[in-house]
Amino acid sequence: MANRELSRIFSELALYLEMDSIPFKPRSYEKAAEALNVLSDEAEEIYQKEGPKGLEGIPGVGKGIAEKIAEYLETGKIHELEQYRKKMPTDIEKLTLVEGIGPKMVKELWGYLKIKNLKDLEKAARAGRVAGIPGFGPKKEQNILQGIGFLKRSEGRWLLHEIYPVAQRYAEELKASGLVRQAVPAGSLRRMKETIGDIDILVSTKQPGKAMDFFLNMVPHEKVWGKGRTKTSVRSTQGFDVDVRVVPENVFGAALQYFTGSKEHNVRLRTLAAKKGFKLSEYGLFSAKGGSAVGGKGKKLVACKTEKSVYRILGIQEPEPELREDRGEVQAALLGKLPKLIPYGSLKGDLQVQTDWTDGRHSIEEMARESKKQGLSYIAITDHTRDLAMTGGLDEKKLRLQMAEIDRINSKSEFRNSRFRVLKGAEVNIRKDGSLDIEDELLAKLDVVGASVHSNFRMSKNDMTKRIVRAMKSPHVDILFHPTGRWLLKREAYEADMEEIIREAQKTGTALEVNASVRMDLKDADIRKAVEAGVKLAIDSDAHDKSHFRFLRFGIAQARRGWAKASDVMNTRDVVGFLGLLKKK
Ligand code: DGT
Ligand code: CA
Ligand code: CA
Ligand code: ZN
Repeated sequence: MANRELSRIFSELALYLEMDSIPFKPRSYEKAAEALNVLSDEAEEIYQKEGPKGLEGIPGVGKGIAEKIAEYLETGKIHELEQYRKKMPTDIEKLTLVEGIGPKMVKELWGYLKIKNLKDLEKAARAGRVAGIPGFGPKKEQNILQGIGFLKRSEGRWLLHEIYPVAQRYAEELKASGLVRQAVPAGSLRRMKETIGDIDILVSTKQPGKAMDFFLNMVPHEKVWGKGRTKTSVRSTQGFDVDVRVVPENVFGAALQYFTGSKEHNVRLRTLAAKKGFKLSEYGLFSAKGGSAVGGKGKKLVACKTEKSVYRILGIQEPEPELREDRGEVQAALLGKLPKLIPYGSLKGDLQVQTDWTDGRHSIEEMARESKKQGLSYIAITDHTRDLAMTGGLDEKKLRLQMAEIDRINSKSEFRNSRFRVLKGAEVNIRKDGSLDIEDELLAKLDVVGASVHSNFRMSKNDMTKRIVRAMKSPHVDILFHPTGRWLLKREAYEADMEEIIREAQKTGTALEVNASVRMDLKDADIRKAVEAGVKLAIDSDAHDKSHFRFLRFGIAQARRGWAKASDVMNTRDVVGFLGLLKKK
């Protein structure tokens, strides 16, 4: 029994309990589900060795949950969950993925219309039957249809955050096997796209048969789509596909160029090649002018070993993989005008960090210590404020206490001696009318203030834009946090006029956030617009846990995809330089 399966079971049970308004338990089941999902030891092994008591050593697992895990491991079932499933055989997990649908609504949908799954729901909503349920109405029905559409569009895509480390590990293991000379993850992953359809790994090897066997052994999979000496493709047990292709060493560069994509970039490049008298394909760059017959029909193979040589012979700069989306990079490369992108690892500080003062998991000190270990020299503590009650948002009194605590931490020798600095900040809420939920007088005392929308997402575009613009006009708001409110694979952006927001950012000197967590907000295309307008960016991890600093890399990736240079990003500066860029209060 895999941990992932157990984790799923507890998430499902949590949803059913929430549906029945049972207090506390749903949250603790959810926490157990999260812990099981990231647990490195198998719960089943722990149980076999140490019994139910051993299970209680898992974070978030107490006596009650340990007994339930044991029940599942012994009988393959949890009685309580089976009863719920019998009483209400709905796909509650999928249904609650629809934005705006909670467990209680699933109960209503089942009670009134016997809706079991997404398909039933879509059908009923299209027929206008959902609007008829008391408390639903036509507007909610419309929102539900929108939510289903969004889910469908995200289907089969995975977060870069999750997939990237897996793909890197596979490439490393392949190389370590000694069976391959090169192993490089290509495709959207190499371009660092925010979501990934599948993993494409290119290898060069003299022993393709053995390398493919090794690959099949390495990737835990539930299905083999195809196995051959040049391509093998599987569906991993985690649900995504992994392809591996063997390409000859002497054309590795051409193949890497081709399989890195994007398709649109390739088409653009191939057209350019043709204009210059070449033929470009995954098998190499060929001169149309003849020569000895290698590969493509009487044409001469001219460049292929490295990707660099392909671009060089075409006479253009080599665009970094993040730029290869046919957004003008080939034209810029022709003119030698590609930007020098912000390098990975170049952030000196993190500008959005939550702690156990609100919904973060670790203390201010723990977050400071960890970020310092990871090479940062400052972080801004930006816990939520008053209006976000469910996170225990801080009011003025608690914020003042936190500021004193930060002074205490900064004065400790471990931080003072290395000039590490914890900045005082907050993530204040932008209310419906654009006002903020913390008094100006206190905001003026903070080092850095981020403001964001966390409620009333469904406003007209005009009203939402006005609301945000008003907040940006505050002399205290330094950064607009997650400007569009989207959530990858979960929630669409609210409606707001990005052009107007960028203009206002430029006018007021407000920075725009590049939130590197699952929000990825701003997205690459908007980052590009902000960069072009000369607006400052703030890349941050939105950490709620000390392991979250790893997200920063993916924020940098999106900034690179938005053509940002180091100078466009405030927190590539040291703390003094950074503070100097903020609004003068
Ligand atoms: P994904 O997996 O949906 O996130 O996106 P990609 O970009 O990884 O796409 P994928 O896995 O279908 O193919 C990998 C690369 O192979 C793609 O980026 C470019 C290249 N490629 C695939 N199909 C075509 C094609 O029809 N024409 C050209 N020129 N290139 C292609
Ligand atoms: Ca792919
Ligand atoms: Ca693929
Ligand atoms: Zn937020």
